[in-house]
Amino acid sequence: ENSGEASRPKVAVVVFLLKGKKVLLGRRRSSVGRDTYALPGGHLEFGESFEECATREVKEETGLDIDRIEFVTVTNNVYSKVDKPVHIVAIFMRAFLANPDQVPQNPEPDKCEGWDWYDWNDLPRPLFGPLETMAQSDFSPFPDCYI
Ligand code: 8DG
Ligand code: MG
Ligand code: MG
Repeated sequence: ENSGEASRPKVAVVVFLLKGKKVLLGRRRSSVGRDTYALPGGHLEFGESFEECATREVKEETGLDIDRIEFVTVTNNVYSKVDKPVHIVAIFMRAFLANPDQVPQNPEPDKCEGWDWYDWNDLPRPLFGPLETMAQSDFSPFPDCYI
């Protein structure tokens, strides 16, 4: 990566995978947000829709198949306290399991300690920064008609 490329913002797609009152979280092993609980997600690839990126990243990171994918919100974050500062525009989607019996796997153990379902009203800590900000507001990832 040359410095010109590295200095530009990147787009990420992040997924609230919903199951009852729970969301899927995994503890990160990547440098940005290390040891914090975060949603599955990753960088948008050239030509992808947000839905395609959400489907691909969730599959790569958890082995799960999702459907009913919808846009929820967007955040704009600069992470300056790491070796290489990054600026990320994160597109937050929500989705549901295509097959409710499917169980999360951990195919990228170098990036994540493993995945589990957590009640939105009883989240594990520490949460990844942008997620902590959302959790402290009255934001909810669930559809309005949901509970
Ligand atoms: P890739 O190489 O698979 O494309 O990317 P990745 O390694 O899976 O990227 P990532 O760091 O998991 O996600 C990209 C960025 O998305 C991350 O650096 C910061 C931003 N992001 C948030 N909130 C969350 C979150 O809750 N989970 C994840 N995974 N990323 C998040 O702002
Ligand atoms: Mg990721
Ligand atoms: Mg990824």
